[in-house]
Amino acid sequence: MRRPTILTGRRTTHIRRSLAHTVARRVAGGGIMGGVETRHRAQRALERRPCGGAGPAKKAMGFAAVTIAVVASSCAPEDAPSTLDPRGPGAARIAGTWWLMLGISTVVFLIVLGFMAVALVRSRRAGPVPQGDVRWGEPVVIVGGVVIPAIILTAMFVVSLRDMAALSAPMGDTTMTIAVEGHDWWWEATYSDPAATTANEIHIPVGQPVELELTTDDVLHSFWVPQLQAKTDMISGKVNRMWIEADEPGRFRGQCAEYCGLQHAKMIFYVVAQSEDDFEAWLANEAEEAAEPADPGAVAGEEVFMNETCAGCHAIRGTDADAQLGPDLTHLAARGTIAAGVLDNTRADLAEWIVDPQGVKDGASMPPSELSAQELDDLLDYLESLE
Ligand code: HEC
Ligand SMILES: [Cu+2]
Repeated sequence: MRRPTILTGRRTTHIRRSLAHTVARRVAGGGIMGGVETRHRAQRALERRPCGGAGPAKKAMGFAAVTIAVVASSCAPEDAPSTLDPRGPGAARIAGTWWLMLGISTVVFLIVLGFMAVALVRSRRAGPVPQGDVRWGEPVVIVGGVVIPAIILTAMFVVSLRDMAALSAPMGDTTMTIAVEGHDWWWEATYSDPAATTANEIHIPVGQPVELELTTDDVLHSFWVPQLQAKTDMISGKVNRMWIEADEPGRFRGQCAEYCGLQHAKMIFYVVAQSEDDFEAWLANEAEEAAEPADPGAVAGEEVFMNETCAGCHAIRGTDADAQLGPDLTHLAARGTIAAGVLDNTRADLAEWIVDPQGVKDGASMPPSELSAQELDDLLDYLESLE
C-alpha cells in the first residue's frame, strides 16, 4: 500500500520554507510594490529574523508573517482610503456586509479544512481502502454540497439585495444636489444654490445626505469615495443619481474606478465634509466672482493669463475668460491640490504644472507653455490671488 507523501514530515517543511524564501526574496528584490524603502525594510527584517532554537517550520512561518507585514505596510499611501474604515452610513453598510461575508466564508473554510484533516489522518491510519459503497456518502454530499451552500448563498443574496436597495434608496430626504461631470482626467462639480463651479474638490455639509447627479463629458468614468459610498458609473448621455453622506468632518479621497485612458490612475478627487457653517461660508465664497487682483505682479499675471492660451480653455468668473474646456479657476487658490489630486496646490507645483503639464500627466488636454521667468512669476502671483 502506498502512503500519501505530501504535506507530511520534512518534505513539507522544506517546501514551505523555500516558498517563504522565494516570497521574501521577491519582496527584497523590489517585487510589485518596488521601491528602495521596501527593499531595505525587507532586508532588515530578514537580517533580524529570530533564528535561535526555532525549528525550520517556525522560521518559515516567521518569514511569511514578516513578508506579509512588509508588503502590507509599504503599499499604502498616507491618505489611502479603505472601505473597511467607513466614515458615512453608505460605506458603513457596505463594510458590515463585507465582514458578514468574511465571517461566513471563514466558518465554511474552517469546517472544510476540518473534514480534510480528518480524511488525511484516517487515510494514514487505515489499512487497505475498503471497496464498495459508503452508506452515508450521498446524503453528506447532498446536504454539505448542495443544501447548505444553497441556503447560505440565498441568504447572502437577500442581504445584498437589501443593501443595494438601501444604497440607491430614493433620495427624497437629501438636502442639496451637486452635479458632477467626469472629464479625461478631472472632475467638475457644479452647485446650483447659489451657483458655483469648481473642480476636483467637492465640499459637502457633514451629517446630511447630499444628492449627486453624475455624468461624463467623454468616456466612461466611475465616481468612488471608498469611505463614503459605493461606486457609481458616469455614463455619457445619462445622469446617474447617487447620494453621499459623511458622519464627521474630514477630507476623503475619491478615485475614478472605471478605466478611462492613460491617466485613469491620476484622476483623483477629494470630498471635503464640513460643519454646516463652514460649508455655507465655503459655498458663498465659491459662488462669488474672482476678486480684482490688487498687487502689481498679480495685475500683470492677469494680463498673461488673458493673452496666453490659458483663457482659451479656462474660465475665471468675473473676467473675460469663460471657456469650459478645462477646470474653472475662479477660486483655484482655495483648493488643496491641482491636476486632479496629483500635485499639491503650492507655488512650485503650480509652476511645474503650467510649464510642463505633459511631464506630470502625459496625454492631459493642457499644452505646455513657453513663458519668460517674469511672465511665469506674475502668472503665479495672479493664480495664487484667486482665493
Ligand atoms: C487646451 C486647453 C488648455 C489650455 C490652453 C490651458 N489649460 Fe490648464 N487645464 C486644461 C485641462 C484639460 C486641465 C485639467 C487637466 C487634468 O487634470 O487632467 C487643466 C488644468 C489646469 C490647472 C489645474 C486646475 C485644478 O484645479 O486641478 C491649472 C492651474 C491650469 N490648468 C492653468 C492653466 C494656465 C495658467 C494656462 C495658460 C498658461 C492653461 N492652464 C492653459 C486645459 C487647458
Ligand atoms: Cu476616469
